[in-house]
Formats: sequence, C-alpha cells, structure tokens
Amino acid sequence: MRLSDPLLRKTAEKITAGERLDFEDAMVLYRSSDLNGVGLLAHRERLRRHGLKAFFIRNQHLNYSNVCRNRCVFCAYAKNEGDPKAYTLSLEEVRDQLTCRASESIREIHMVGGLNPRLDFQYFENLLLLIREVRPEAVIKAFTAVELDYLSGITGYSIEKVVLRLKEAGLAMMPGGGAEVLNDRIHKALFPKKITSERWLEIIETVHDQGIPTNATMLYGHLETHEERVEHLLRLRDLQDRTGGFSAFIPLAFHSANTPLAHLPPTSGVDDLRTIAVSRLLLDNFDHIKAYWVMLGEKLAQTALYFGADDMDGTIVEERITHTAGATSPKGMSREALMYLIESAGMVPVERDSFYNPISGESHGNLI
Ligand code: V47
Ligand code: SF4
Repeated sequence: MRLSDPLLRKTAEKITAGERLDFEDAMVLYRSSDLNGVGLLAHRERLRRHGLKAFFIRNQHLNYSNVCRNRCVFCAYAKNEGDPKAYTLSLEEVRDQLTCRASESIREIHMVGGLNPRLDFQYFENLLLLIREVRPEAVIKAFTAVELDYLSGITGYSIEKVVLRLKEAGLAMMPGGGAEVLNDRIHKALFPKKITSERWLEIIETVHDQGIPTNATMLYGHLETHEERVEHLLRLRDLQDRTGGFSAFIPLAFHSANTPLAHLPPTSGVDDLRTIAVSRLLLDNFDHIKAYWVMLGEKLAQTALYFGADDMDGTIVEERITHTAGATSPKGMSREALMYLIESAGMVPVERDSFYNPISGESHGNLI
C-alpha cells in the first residue's frame, strides 16, 4: 500500500502484521496528513471483517420524556419540568406511537429518555411490558448506564437487581449513550451531574456480566482533545477485553444548536471520517463500527462505509435528540432509502436484527 505520509508507515506495518495499536499509533493516525491513507487502512480492516456488507436495521426510536435533572451542557433535548416544551409520554401515548407503525416489520425499539424525578420504577417496567405486548417480535434496546444508576438510586436496588427486573420485563440490549467522553476534565465541564466515567464503566461491566450486550458511543467535536478521544477508545477497548459485551461502537458528532455551546462550529467531514477510521483501527475487539446517518448526514455516512464503518443504523421513524440540536438530516428513513444509500455506495445491504443476525437469511456472503 502506497502511503504519502512516512510517519504513517510504522503504524501501517503494525496493522498489516495484526499487532494491536497503542496510544501513540492512534495519535499518528489522528495527526497524519494522509487522510486517504488512514481511510484505506481502516477500509482494508473493514473488508477483512465484513467484505462489502453494510448492515442496517428497521428500528423505531422512542423518547419517553425530555424532563431531565442532569441538564448536560451539550444537550438541547432536555428541559426543566414546567418548560412549555417539556413532555412525558403516558403509556397510552407510547402505545399510539408504536401502533401507528404497526404495518412495518420493525425489529428493534430503541428507547432512552431524561432523568425525570416524577417517573418511578414501575413506569420503566410498564414501558418495557407494553412494548413487549405491542411489538412482541422486536428486540427492546433501551436505557443507558445513566438511567440504571438513577433507577438504582430511587429504589435502593443494586445495579444487578435493576438489570434483572428490567430483563424480566423485556430488556434485551442497551444502546451506547451516556459515556460522552470518558474523561474527568470533560465530565466536569460539560456533564457534571451525570455519572462519572468510572461509574459508567462499572455499570456497563455489570450489565455485560448479566448477559445483556450494549453498544458504546463517543460524543466528539466539542471541548475534547484528540488525546482525550483516544483515551476514551482505549478505556472501552480495555473493558471489551474483560467482558466481550460490546456490540458496536458509534462516534456521535456533536451538534451545537440550542445549547450553550452554539458558538462551536459543526464537526468537519474530514474529522468525522478520520474518527470513524481511527475507531475501526484501534477498537480491534469490536465487531462493528456504525456510521450514524442522523448525525453524519446521509452522504457522509455513505462515504464512511469506505473509512471503516460497516453499519448504517436504521430507519428510526422519528429522531429527536440530534434534531433539537440542529441536525438537518431527515428524522427517519424508509428501508428502501437506506438500501439505496448502501447500494449506490457500491456496498451490499444486509438487513439485520439487533444482534447482527441477517433477517430472513439475507446474508449476501463475503464478496471480497
Ligand atoms: O448520550 C446528546 C448524544 C446520545 C447531543 O447504541 C448528542 O445504537 C450530538 O446514544 N449532539 C444518545 N449528540 C444517542 C445514542 C445513540 C444514538 C444512536 C444509536 C445508538 C446505539 C445510540 O446522544 C447521548 C449523547 O452522547 N447527544 N446531545 C448533541 N447536541
Ligand atoms: Fe439528560 Fe441525557 Fe440530556 Fe444529559 S444528555 S441532559 S442525561 S437527557
């Protein structure tokens, strides 16, 4: 492989030899002038793992309440109780949101919300039971370590008991949010009321030990340095070495509108692609890297399939968190539109369930 940046060559040799990359390698990938070279290394790794397959899922997002006592600085979605834009869905409203899509084969319900002090444990259990009743064929991927810590606090239950109860009510997987950047400086500056990095890691380890897989995310493009991003990735990789419970990693590009950080520019396409590529190369024990089209936009998400990403996430139906912060992508996408994005990028769409099993034997084989 021809690399125009000589500084990249040593790291490229390690990748070719199948050696694990370290902090310095990741910084070389971040600093290199040869973005295409970094992308090519990540693409080669992506082809080795998945060929030209690009996964997607028919899913629906549900956000039960935007009332949140944490009020993270980067979050435009959360509101205080009494705010005219504050809402909390009743179980009947949740039922309506689910049944209005009854004709579609939705495979996953992705559900997160704010820490609303008026919601008790019963509400969360009832949400899961209701989804299981209305959508018995869908996997429920819900809550983050942040909600689990909250539920443990209001009930006095251990995290193990919270997970067990939610599992009994239908929880099968957890999304990757809540970690933001696993770093004390950023925690203090941007989300001081949220659980610490150590607590997030400890809770996720417990969740994995209880047999529930989760994703992991990283919110990037605000105050964090490249070094802090790399530390975040390495902390996730360490935990994955111990538990093997992470399914996919999803870099989340920060959107600043309607937040106190509105003066910050959007992430650049170059940074988005490089971050996908560094994630693919550093997280050697993660099977999947997601290009979340909602935050990247459809065209950059397509391009990311050539920088290490193998998954486009899903149909979503209605996204709220990023759109409140100024996202200009659509709020949802049809299965056909997602497949078009993948096919017109020269990849093979594979519809999957939450655990990356192809739907109805639709595996297209490894084409490389
Ligand atoms: O934890 C909040 C992020 C996350 C903003 O696991 C913002 O499959 C950008 O975790 N700009 C929730 N991001 C979303 C999330 C997620 C999304 C899609 C798929 C999966 C998955 C997980 O959204 C939060 C936070 O990091 N977020 N505000 C913002 N202004
Ligand atoms: Fe609340 Fe989550 Fe928004 Fe933070 S990111 S304010 S915890 S809803």
